[in-house]
Amino acid sequence: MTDNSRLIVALDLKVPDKAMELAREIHREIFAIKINWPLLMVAGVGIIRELSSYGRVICDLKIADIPNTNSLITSNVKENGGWGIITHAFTGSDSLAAVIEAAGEMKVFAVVSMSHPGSDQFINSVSMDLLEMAMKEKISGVIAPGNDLVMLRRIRNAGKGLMILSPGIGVQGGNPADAIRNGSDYVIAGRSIYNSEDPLGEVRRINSAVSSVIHR
Ligand code: 3DU
Repeated sequence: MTDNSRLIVALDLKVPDKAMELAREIHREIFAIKINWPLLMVAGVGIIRELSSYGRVICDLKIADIPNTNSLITSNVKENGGWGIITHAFTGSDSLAAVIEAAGEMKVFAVVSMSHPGSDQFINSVSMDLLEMAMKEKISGVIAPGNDLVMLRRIRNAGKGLMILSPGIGVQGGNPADAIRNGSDYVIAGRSIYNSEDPLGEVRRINSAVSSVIHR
C-alpha cells in the first residue's frame, strides 16, 4: 500500500477468494483496505490477517455496544492484525473510551454522520456533539460523508487535526475530488471499484482525480 494514495477501498464482497484476488490486484496503488460484515461473516476473523499481508486493513464493524463488549470486539481485531477499526460514537463516551483503550496502537475512527438519507433522521442532528465527545476521548479520526459537502465542511472545521475518512463516493453520488477539497483526508469507495470491469483502472482514475486537487 502507498502513502501517495488517498483512497481506501471497501471490499464488501461475500466471496473471500474474490476479495483476496482484488486486494492482490490493487493493493500497491491504494492507502488501505476496509472490510465490513459482509466479508467478515463469511470469511471469519482470519481474513484480517490474510489481507494485512497486503498492508493496512480497517475493520468497519460500527461497534455500538456496552464498554465490555466493545473492548472484546476491538481486542479481537487487534490480535488479528487490524490497522484500524470503525466504531459508532452515539453509544457514549464510556463505550467509545473502551474501544480506544483496547485498540492500543490501532487507529480508531468514530462515525459522526452517515452518507445515506436516513442519517438526517437522527444522527445528523447530533453530529457536532458526537465529534466533540470523540475528540475529548482522543479519537484518531472520524467518518464523515463524502456526498454531503456541507456536513463534511462543518466536521472539517470543528475537527481540526482529525483524520477524516469519507464514504459516499461513487455509487452513493459523491465525487472524490470534491470530498478532498471540502475536508476529507481519505475517500472510501467500494462498489464503483469492485463491480467495475477494470478495478485497477478505477483506482487509478480516483487517485488521479484526488491528486489533481491535492497538488494544486
Ligand atoms: O457505497 P460503496 O459501495 O462505495 O461502499 C461504501 C462503504 O462504506 C460500505 O462498506 C459502507 O458500509 C461504508 N459506509 C458508508 O457507505 C457510509 C457511512 O456513513 C459509513 C460507512
